[in-house]
Amino acid sequence: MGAINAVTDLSVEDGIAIITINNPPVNALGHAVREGIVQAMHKANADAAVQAVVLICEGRTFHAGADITEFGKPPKSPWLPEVVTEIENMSKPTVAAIHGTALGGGLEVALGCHYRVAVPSAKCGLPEVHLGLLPGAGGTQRLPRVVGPEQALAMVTSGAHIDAKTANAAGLIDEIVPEGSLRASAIAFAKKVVAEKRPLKKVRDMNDKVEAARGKPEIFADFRKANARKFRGFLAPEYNIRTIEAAVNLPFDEGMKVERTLFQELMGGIQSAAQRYVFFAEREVWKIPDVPADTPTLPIAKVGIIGAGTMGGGIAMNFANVGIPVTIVETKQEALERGLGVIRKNYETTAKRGKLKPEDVEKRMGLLSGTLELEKLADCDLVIEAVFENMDVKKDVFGKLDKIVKQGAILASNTSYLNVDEIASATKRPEWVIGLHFFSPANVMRLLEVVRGEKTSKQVVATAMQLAKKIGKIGVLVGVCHGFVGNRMLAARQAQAQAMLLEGAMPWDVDKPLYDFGMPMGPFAMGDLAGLDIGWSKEASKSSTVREVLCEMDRRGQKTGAGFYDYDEQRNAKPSPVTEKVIKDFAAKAGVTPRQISEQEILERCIYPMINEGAKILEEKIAIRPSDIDIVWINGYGWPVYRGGPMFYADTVGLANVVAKLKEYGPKLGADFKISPLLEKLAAEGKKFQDLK
Ligand code: 3H9
Repeated sequence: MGAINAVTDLSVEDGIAIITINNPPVNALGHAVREGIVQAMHKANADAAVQAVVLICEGRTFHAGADITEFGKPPKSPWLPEVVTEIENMSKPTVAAIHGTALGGGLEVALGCHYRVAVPSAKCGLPEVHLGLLPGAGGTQRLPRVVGPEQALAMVTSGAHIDAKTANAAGLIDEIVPEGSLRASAIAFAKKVVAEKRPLKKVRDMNDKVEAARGKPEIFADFRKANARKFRGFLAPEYNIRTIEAAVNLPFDEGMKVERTLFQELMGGIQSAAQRYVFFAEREVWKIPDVPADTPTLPIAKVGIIGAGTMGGGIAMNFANVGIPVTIVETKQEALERGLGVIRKNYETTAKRGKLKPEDVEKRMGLLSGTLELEKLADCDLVIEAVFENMDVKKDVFGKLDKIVKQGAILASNTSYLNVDEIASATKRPEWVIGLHFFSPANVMRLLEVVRGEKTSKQVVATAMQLAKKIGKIGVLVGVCHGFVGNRMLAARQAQAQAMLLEGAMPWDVDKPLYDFGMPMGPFAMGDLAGLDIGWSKEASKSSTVREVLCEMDRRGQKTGAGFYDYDEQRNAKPSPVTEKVIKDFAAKAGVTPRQISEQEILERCIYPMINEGAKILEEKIAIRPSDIDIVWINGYGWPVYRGGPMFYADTVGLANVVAKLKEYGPKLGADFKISPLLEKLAAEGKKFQDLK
């Protein structure tokens, strides 16, 4: 016995064979692991001294799934479904010993075993749906046989991990064993199975739960209906549902065929390619070439926030949620109380929905204190300014902070557009200044643009990125420019959306193709939601744009019941004849004859200039890599993950096609519009953004 191959070990103790896999970091089921398991199983089967087999993993986790890096390459035998079948067909009992996460192919391997034990901290799940896939090694046919079709449906379409206790209650885990003694407990369990002559429990033969659901198509119809909004645009959830239907309605082997066909279809499709790309992009984003992972970071034990408005309050919640005390500064007592009141209400709503324990509301509120004195921020490790978006105001605040806050603290601005270097110039310590651009609502949105100034120190960058992770955000490091990555590209889209209004399209005409593309809403619905009066003042309003005129009419968006759209009591939008007239008057004044603009033109004119702006952002090194831009758009603006972000999408369209279209639209894109040289170069060379590594 001993080493089977580089990642597999086989030993026998007291009649129990122990197959140990060691394939860091997550024991993914790559080719060597699959081969190792099969060989070790065969050996154990052939060894008369072996009475049962335990499959266990070294390191931080049980198998976290198939090896995603192998996807898209020619498959190498043994395939994972074969491995699972080999295990299930063993003539001796097999026990999966689970710690960490048994995910995807990992859980499928465990389902091939006759028994499963786990430590209390272990989690199980079939997260393939997040990769635009479905479990392709029998998971869709075996899981419903164990937990029932309803729970299986929820698990495969959400990809959620369930804890060991829930898994045990559902029959997925046979026994929970003490933390820290998994190996010994699994061996003891295997001995018990042998001693009690328990049967070889093959999941494929457990038909009770699936048969009970046979002839009840409403289970699936209701599930589809209840989740239609959540699944909009995605292929994988529907395909996952079909495989569970197959498990219910067909014999096991037939169900396996359905799984295989649908799995392969998804694997070959663009959505899964996009979602797999995003999986790696989300992990790549933390890697900063000149700030290595071992860069020292600063402890952040106390945070100060200036401004108790929507942004300041939302930002404060992020820190209270992870136990970091926050001092919030306002200029007026009333504003301070209002801000703290809104935070309390948010927490109470979450508690009412059962997502927060009532005692935690008080615990978190207890971490928040309010003050009218900036001086109270003196001992903070990090101060985030979230005041009015105006350079003079921000510089004034930073000048004061420089005098008040202790040396060695990070001074951050939540600006969404302004020049962080100029803000930093108001202090004598620009290396300690950084931008932390949270997205609204700041306690909900996952994106944090970390804006690195010209002089920001590496230690400050490393600390900000680490902090982003700690508060559950996805931090994307960006450079200084107007609007950084997200809002700069948004501006390119807005310019076209506005221009098309005057050419003859109505707001709802522009919004529709973008919604159909998969965005949560189009630019005008988004404007109405945010409020059309952001940055607008009655005194300065000159009726010079459609938006200004709408604000002058007190059509300031959803909150006033009207904006580009009219809204009913439930805030349902409908096209507005008032807006239509305002737009037509503008066009008439400009001497434009309105024309019908095709959905294709609308989509291309909204999206291709964004891609062009993204290319400029890369040229100027504002973003480190194209995939960082995609992460910004997916997490900050709801770009559909199944289209992989604007830069990935551009690659799928073909950069030459994007350039050709931008040239075709030419003058319509505005006098200042210029095609990015990088985009043109890549297009001419037949390359993709993804080649820029
Ligand atoms: C599947 O199983 C299909 C089958 O049904 C059918 C087949 C026929 N493969 O996330 P982390 C890497 S589909 C390759 O930062 P954490 C990851 O890229 C699979 N690599 O750690 C990273 O690399 P790097 C279904 C993988 O502790 C490193 O491991 N399974 C895989 O925050 C650490 O990852 C899934 O979808 C993989 N499967 O979280 C599970 N997984 O250091 C996907 C991870 O170079 N994985 N890596 O950046 C996860 O959800 C998390 O990684 C996990 C750990 C929760 C396990």
